[in-house]
Amino acid sequence: SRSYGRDVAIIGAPFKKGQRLAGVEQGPRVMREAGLIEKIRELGHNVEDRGDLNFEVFKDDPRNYVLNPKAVGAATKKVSAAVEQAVRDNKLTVTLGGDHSISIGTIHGHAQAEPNLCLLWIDAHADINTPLTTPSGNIHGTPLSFLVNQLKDTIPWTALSPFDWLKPCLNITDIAFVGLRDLDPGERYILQKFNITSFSIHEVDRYGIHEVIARSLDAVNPKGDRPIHMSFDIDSVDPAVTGATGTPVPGGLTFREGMFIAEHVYRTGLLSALDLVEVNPEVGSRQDKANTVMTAVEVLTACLGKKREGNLQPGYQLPLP
Ligand code: 4U7
Ligand code: MN
Ligand code: MN
Ligand code: MN
Repeated sequence: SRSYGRDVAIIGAPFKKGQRLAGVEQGPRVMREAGLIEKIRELGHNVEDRGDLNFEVFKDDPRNYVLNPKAVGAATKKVSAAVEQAVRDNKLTVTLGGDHSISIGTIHGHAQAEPNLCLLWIDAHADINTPLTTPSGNIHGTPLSFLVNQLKDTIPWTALSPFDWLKPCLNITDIAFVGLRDLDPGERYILQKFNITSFSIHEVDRYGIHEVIARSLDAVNPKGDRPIHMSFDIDSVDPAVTGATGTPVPGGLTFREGMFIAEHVYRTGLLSALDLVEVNPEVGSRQDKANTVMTAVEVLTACLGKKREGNLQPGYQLPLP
């Protein structure tokens, strides 16, 4: 069992240039302010908060297929190095976003240390647009296309020199998607063409969340011998619960389904790295913000062993009168 009792490293990635809205860079702060680190410590983990990464600002960063290529290329390079180091230090590595472009870095870095990893992508979106299929130009809708071996010839690498450092490191068949409900034409085509494991909200309704997560893991990790990377976009959950996010899509996972995924993945003992992204406290009402941050913290702690049925405290003794 890899994650049980394993030390945890927290990396803040307060980055927003993978999309257009201000506020998502405050994700790490609002999750820490909600007591995230203490709550993970209470589970009995040794937690090392490695603080926030600093990202270079580029005055001149013109669109080239995608928006802010220099900023995102430099930021994800830093994220990759930080995650690679933490995994090499044998930490279960938690990266707090920031927008989902940071997962170019988290997965790349994780894969340098653990080349055999598999990926659970929990999201309303598939985030596998290529720079030529993206309707928005926002890199947070494209991170997987940069990482996947099978798509490397679809990326205009020469135009995207800020990503020169990156080597595709993931087979497309090593990804399972859960929660999808908003795909663009290029993404729909890619999922179909490569026969990718994907459970949209339709399949969640049809089979139930336990069946969906069990089948997802069985598809990408049939022998249970691969380290798991889970990238959890808070917009996978229904915006009635997690409205403080930049690209909300109606009809998402319930709070309970999100929690079930987290608890189930913890129980594999194979979780090696985790991203929690797209919390934007500047979107929506105060109540949206509070609910979104609470959900993010509950999902993260459940991934690290918090149980809704309660955790038995080691050495607990009933008080006697
Ligand atoms: B997120 C979108 F067009 N597909 O590419 C795009 F609908 O990280 C949305 O999942 C991407 O929040 C959403 O811009 C990225 C759009
Ligand atoms: Mn999303
Ligand atoms: Mn996403
Ligand atoms: Mn989003």
